[in-house]
Amino acid sequence: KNIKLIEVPSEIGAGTRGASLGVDAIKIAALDFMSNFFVHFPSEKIQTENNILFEPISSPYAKRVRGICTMYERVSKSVFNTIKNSFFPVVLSGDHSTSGATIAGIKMAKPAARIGVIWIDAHADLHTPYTTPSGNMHGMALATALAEDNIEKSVHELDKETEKYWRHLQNLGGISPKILGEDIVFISLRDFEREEKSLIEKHGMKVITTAEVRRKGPENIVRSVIRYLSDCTDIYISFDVDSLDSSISKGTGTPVSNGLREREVEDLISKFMQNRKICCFEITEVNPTLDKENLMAEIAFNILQRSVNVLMMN
Ligand code: DIR
Ligand code: MN
Ligand code: MN
Ligand code: MN
Repeated sequence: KNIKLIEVPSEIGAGTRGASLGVDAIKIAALDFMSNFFVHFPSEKIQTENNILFEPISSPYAKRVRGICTMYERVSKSVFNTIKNSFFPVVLSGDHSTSGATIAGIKMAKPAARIGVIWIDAHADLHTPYTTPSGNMHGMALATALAEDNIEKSVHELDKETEKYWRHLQNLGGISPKILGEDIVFISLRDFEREEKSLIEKHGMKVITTAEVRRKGPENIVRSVIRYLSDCTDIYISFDVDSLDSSISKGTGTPVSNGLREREVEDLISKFMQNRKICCFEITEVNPTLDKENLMAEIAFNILQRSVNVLMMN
């Protein structure tokens, strides 16, 4: 496969500052390892506007949603073009809100595809502005792709303007929904709210716990996930580094205990990459301002490098 790197140094969807530096931190980790990885691949850097962090927040239930719309348009277009030009997009992003845009770009490039999603994350990111406990849009990325409002569980009243932007995210590319709930697989999910749980149950999403990965081993997990997604034509992998255990993931905005080990994630992702249906890979939520040793970025780089090596052999 021909790889193209898409860099998105945006952190406007996160509640903690610093994730927009994550991509550069991964590059620094590569330098520290004396690796010339980043000179091998064509790359595109998406223009991002962290200065909107200084603007007043229009809605507490969808913070900076207007900027998120701009980011979604830019990122989805880049992913679209990358796939159209027969490259495999590897997205390196700041906060996880970018993933909703990545899925939109895949769907725009392949409207007939049934896209499976492997979401390796401590969180489900299935909130909507109607249910969010924080208003942070990185907790809503999957819900934009699913075009699910979850209004039944609504705890907030939205103003018309915010609602309009939320619809814009859901309808990006004129295709909505972009994925089916049953085609979502969570790995190491362990920190979610009631409203997210109800969506998981309603749609029959697959959840694989850290304990299950450890008990069955990455190889068996990969085999069963691929079998589970057998009706999908294409599969996207989204890797939020907070899926790793909090003991090694201090360098991310929302670390959670009982997570995966570095080796487990590396084995999982590199085995997934052997499958021909894998069409896009994203790494997200590295925040070097929380991590003096840059350990989080080093781990992310190791996983990136091993995954891309497997991709290049296919
Ligand atoms: C929580 C935390 N579910 C929220 N989400 C995080 O604010 O929506 N997602 N940290 O990555
Ligand atoms: Mn996430
Ligand atoms: Mn997360
Ligand atoms: Mn997060």
